[in-house]
Order: sequence, then structure tokens, then C-alpha cells
Amino acid sequence: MDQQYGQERFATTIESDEKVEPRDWMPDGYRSTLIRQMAQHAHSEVIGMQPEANWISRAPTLMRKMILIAKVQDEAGHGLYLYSATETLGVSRDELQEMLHSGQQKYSSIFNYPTLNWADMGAIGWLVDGAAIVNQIVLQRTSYGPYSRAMVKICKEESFHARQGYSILMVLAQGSEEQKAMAQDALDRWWWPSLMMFGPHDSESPHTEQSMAWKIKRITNDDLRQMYIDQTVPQAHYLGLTIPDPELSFDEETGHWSIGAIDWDEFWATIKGDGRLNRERIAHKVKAWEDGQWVREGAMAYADKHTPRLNKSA
Ligand code: BYC
Repeated sequence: MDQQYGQERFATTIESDEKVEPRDWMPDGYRSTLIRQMAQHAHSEVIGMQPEANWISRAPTLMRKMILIAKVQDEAGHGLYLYSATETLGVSRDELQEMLHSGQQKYSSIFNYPTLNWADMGAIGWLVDGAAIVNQIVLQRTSYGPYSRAMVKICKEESFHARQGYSILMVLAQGSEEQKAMAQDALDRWWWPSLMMFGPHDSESPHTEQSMAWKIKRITNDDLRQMYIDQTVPQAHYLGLTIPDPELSFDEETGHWSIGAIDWDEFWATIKGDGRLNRERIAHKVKAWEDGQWVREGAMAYADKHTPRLNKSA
């Protein structure tokens, strides 16, 4: 395709809010930004299975166990849609795995915190999936077609995830004094990390301006974080829990909650690989990849064996 025609068409597509599709011409920076963000998103879904899978065998009832298994399975599915969507940009799944394993690509900071007890399953669903939904509802309008379409199904599933988390905390918050304390302790530990999921302040975010211009991002990190805070604080109050922030206050004029300072040193250390569980998470992921080698080989051998037969009968 003629380069100038491609550039003009790309500009018109973005301006008119249409979708860029895999075969369309796109700037190299647009492609590499999408590969970075979508791969990071896919990796987060898959690494995010670890802290919750840890609690499947210890769920308090059969019903809770079934729900948690379904949720963790959904996260694997989200990873698969997102890897498939990323592959449409010309990068293979094996390359993406390699970049995660070698630390060249990141996954969400939130999955470097430990899940210490059952209340953490509630906090992950309510706060972590809650933050993911705020971000992902907007990503349904992202300019890259395959990413935007993957978000539609993911968002439907995320809302079930958030509700199951809230329902776990509702039971604890209405329970014994020990159970209430567990719910409060989980909120204390997960509140600040959940706010970090939205990324650095806009003034410190190297990618926001260009990603907004390309309509990859539709709302900035700070604005999304504020939307999340405004929706979550009343939910905490409904549970009878206290947001662990002495500076939290409601501004009657703007109608928004304002918060104290986020610990950005903790955030940057975590995303650079020095968080509490970075090494364990990646080591576990690499081991699962290596242990699964025979499955991939078996699947390929099966495909080789059966493809000619299918072709012959066609
Ligand atoms: N964690 O310029 P910025 C889930 C990096 S999974 C780690 O603002 P951008 C779930 C950023 O990559 C949901 N890294 O970047 C799963 C950049 O790094 P480099 C996961 C972060 O991309 C299982 C640098 O900091 N959701 O919910 O414009 C169970 C500067 O940042 C983070 C997504 O992935 C972070 N939190 O904006 C339960 C959503 N924040 O490469 C639940 C898709 C920033 O320049 N991603 N960085 O060194 C996005 O929307 C955007 O990529 C972000 C960051 C808003 C996260």
C-alpha cells in the first residue's frame, strides 16, 4: 500500500472514531505501543491467576470454591483473547512469553502483593477487578479493532468477578468481630496498590499524551483513578469499612473524593522488578511454561498427524 495513502487513511480512521484493523497501514510507534500495552495486559491476566489459584484449595465452602475456579479460568481465557489480539500485530505468542520471562515486558504491579487469607479473595474481586473494569470499559472504545472487541467479553466477565469479591466481603463485614477485622485488614493492604494499577500521574506518564492522540487510551490515568475512587469509597462505607487514608475527604463543590499521596517509590520499585513477589511470580510462570512443553509438543504432533487426513477427506 502506498505509504502516503496509508498515512492519510490512518489519520482519517482515528479522527472519525473508526477502528484500525490488522491489515491497515499504521505507524510503527502505534504498533509498538499496542504490542507493549496489550502484551502487558495479557501477561497481567495470566500472572493474576497465581494469587487467586493459591486459595482454590482453601475456599471456605464448595460454592465459593466453584466460583473461584470459574473466575481463575476466566482469567486464563482473557489472557488467550489478548494474546490472540496481540498476535494480529505481527508478534508471535512464543516471543511474547519470552519477553515476559526475561523481564523485557511487564505485568500489572498489583500481582506482586501476597494473598494472605480468604478476605484477600474478596479484596481482589472488589478492588482489583473493580479497577480493571473502570479501565477496560473505556478500552472497549480503543482505536485498535481486535483489542476493542476483546474488551467487550472481558468486561462482562469482570463484572461477575467484582460482584463475587464484594459478596465475599459483605459476608465477612456482617460476620463476627474477627471476620470484620479480616475484611478491614484486606482493604488496608489492597487499597493503595489498587490505586497504583492506573499507572503514574499524568504528569509522570511518558506514554499518555501520544496514546490519547492515537485514541489507544481514551481517558488519562488520573481521570480513570478518580472515577474508581468515587465509585469505590461509598462501597467501602456501605460495608462499614474505613478507607486507610487519613486525608480522604469529600469535596462538595466538585463532587469528588480526594485522597492523600500515593507511595510512588513503592510503585516504581515494583514495576522495575523489586516488588514483594516479582521473582516468585516469574519463576512460577517459567516453571509452568517449561512443564507444559510436552503438552505443546503433543498438540503440534496431533495437528501434524491429523491435518493431512482432514485435507484428504475434504
Ligand atoms: N503495572 O506512561 P504510562 C486484571 C508502566 S489484569 C505495571 O502511564 P501506559 C486481573 C507502563 O507500562 C488487568 N506497569 O503507560 C487479572 C510504562 O512502562 P514502560 C490489567 C505499569 O501504558 C487477573 C510505565 O509504567 N490491565 O485486572 O500509557 C485477576 C509508564 O506508564 C503500571 C491492564 O493491563 C502498572 N499498574 O498506561 C484479577 C490495562 N502502570 O514500558 C484481575 C491495560 C504503568 O514505559 N493497560 N506501568 O517502561 C493500560 O490501560 C495502560 O497500559 C496503563 C498504563 C494505564 C496500565
